[in-house]
Amino acid sequence: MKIIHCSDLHLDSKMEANLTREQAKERKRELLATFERMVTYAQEKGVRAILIAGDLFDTTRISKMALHLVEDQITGHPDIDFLYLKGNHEKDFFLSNLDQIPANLKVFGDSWTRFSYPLDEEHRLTVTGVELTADNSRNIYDSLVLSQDDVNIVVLHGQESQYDAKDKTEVINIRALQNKYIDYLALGHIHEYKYQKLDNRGSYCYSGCLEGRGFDETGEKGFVLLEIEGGEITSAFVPFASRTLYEIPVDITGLHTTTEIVQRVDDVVAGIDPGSLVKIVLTGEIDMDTDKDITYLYKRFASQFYFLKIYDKTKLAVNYEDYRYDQSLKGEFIRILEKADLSPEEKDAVILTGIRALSGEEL
Ligand SMILES: [Mn+2]
Repeated sequence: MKIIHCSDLHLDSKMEANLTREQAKERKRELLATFERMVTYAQEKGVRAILIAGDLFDTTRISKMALHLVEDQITGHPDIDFLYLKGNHEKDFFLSNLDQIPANLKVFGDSWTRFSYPLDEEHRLTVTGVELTADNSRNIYDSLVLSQDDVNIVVLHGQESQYDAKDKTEVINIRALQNKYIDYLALGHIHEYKYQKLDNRGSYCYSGCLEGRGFDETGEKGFVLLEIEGGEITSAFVPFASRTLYEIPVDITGLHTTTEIVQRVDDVVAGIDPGSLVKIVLTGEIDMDTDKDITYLYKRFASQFYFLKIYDKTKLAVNYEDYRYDQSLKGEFIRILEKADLSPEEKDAVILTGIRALSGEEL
């Protein structure tokens, strides 16, 4: 039997953080299209159930189009069960806006809810989950009772922790879930794929989000495909996002001209899919006389990607000793700055601007 574990789809997210309005509108549709594509994939692979471990929607405000699209995917695939556990972002809005809950949409509640599937004559799969709240999260673990003989998947949405949370809900106490016959703990909330051993028997896994939305969600995104055979679960991460976000540090230490920097960036971004969203971060130490034209760099690379952003985090290498006895205006300027009560970043910025002004360059 095949199962998909996904989470944090954040459908109908506004996507306005980085993108232009047009791109944000487009990305919003792309998120929905990827959900549809995942359901088609499930159909083609004969997947029995799709586990959604929270944050299917981004907020409680859902457009009619998104609501209908998700509803139509569910009703249009009656052979696939959609096991839906609500996350911290969405409340009841999706369910309460459905005219009726489709038979193959199974929802978890604020106490342990279980769905069972026969595997063969000997084995049964159970999928057990609970939506954590301020009231139930403290003592939820004692009431989880699983049979040693079943293949057990447990679904939760929250931040993993090795301890009980003092005053925060949505914290999952990993230790309290050990030695409870869990084979696979399907988690949502963290937007990056993570797979780790739970105890001698089981593993726990965050599927991560299905599509990256901002530069805090870089790298491969997708879902986890579980295969259950002979009482054993194997799992594999399936990259599935329509676009990938990259944050790429480019060390330009030792480079002196914009042309050299273009060359270095060109080498580093080679092979990145043009559909990607790319953030280039220039790092390293540069000399005062380095010409580094960020506007040109942007111009030069912007058309190579769906979205590009360039950050300059370089530091200035100033050897104050060199200016100790320099009689020029530049020398005087550097000596004043050496003593100035400014942070190193502020000093770099002032020196660069000052040097450019003194050499009659555009600021
Ligand atoms: Mn989330």
